[in-house]
Amino acid sequence: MLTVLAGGVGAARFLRGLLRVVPPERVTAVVNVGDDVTLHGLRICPDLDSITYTLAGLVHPVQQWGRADERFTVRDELTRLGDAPWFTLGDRDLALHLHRTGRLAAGATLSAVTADVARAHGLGLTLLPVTDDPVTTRIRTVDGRDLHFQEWWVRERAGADVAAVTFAGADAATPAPGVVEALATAEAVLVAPSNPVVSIGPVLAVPGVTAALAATPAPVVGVSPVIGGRVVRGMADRLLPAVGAVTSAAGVARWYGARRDGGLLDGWVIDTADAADLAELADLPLRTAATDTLMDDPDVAAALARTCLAVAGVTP
Ligand code: FO1
Repeated sequence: MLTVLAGGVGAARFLRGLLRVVPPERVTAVVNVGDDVTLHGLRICPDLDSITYTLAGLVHPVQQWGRADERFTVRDELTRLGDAPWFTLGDRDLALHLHRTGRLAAGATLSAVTADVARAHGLGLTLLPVTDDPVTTRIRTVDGRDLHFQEWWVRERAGADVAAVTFAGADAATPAPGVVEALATAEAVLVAPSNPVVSIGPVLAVPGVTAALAATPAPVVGVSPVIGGRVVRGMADRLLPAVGAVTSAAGVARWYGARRDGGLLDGWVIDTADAADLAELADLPLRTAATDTLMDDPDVAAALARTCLAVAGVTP
């Protein structure tokens, strides 16, 4: 089993590449739920949905979230009702949120619903939320406000600088069924090039996950989300300083830490643009590689996956 710690867009592209290299039955994605939000009474799971839509070939090709070929008749009627959404939900996307919300209200767990939705989209990999419990990424802004991640990122367009990031509910959460096993029995654990703070951070914050990562015999190999000293998309550069990390390929590796020093990583794959960072990491007990990590092209994503497996010492 190849177990991937995953956020949204970057992880979806990485998984698409990995699934060109190994069969889907050999892949489990453990996915962030900290972005999840309830709006209009509906439960929305952006990272699970970005991965599902991307791997099903349905994701909006530019946004990499939400659906391609989308209409917004519901949004327009909500606006007429004075309930104009700040979080854009297309008609097709709403069907998923209606389905999930109904199933959850009837007592189903998020992991059960997620498995059914993945199957309905013909996905062969195992898609697991890191927990079935509510864990919410909260942003405390430098001007003292406490915002849901989506309020900060989407409603306020990340206007305010970030003082702190917390994961409400994490302490009381338990790993979803299959998560600890997927880590314990993995041939390798891959950390996708997702936002370290608000995508991988909430996954690691669920009690039991870091213990399982420390205990697994599998090598843990991560991919830098920073290319040429910059984040490819999203807002990691706005959040890494808030957690004391440097926004560089080396800085993120140091923030994750080397496993032999009590951190997360055995291996770290960076972009060739950051090859100079390898010298900076020479003191860390890490296996490293530099390759093309900009996954605009699925062939690049597949080659990146191969590099990760090579660093992990796993044959595809
Ligand atoms: N991001 C935006 O910038 N604006 C939106 O209106 C928006 C709506 C949205 C709806 C469903 C969904 O799954 C994702 C959506 N996102 C939107 C992206 C979302 O904020 C991000 O995917 C993650 O939460 C951060 O990576």
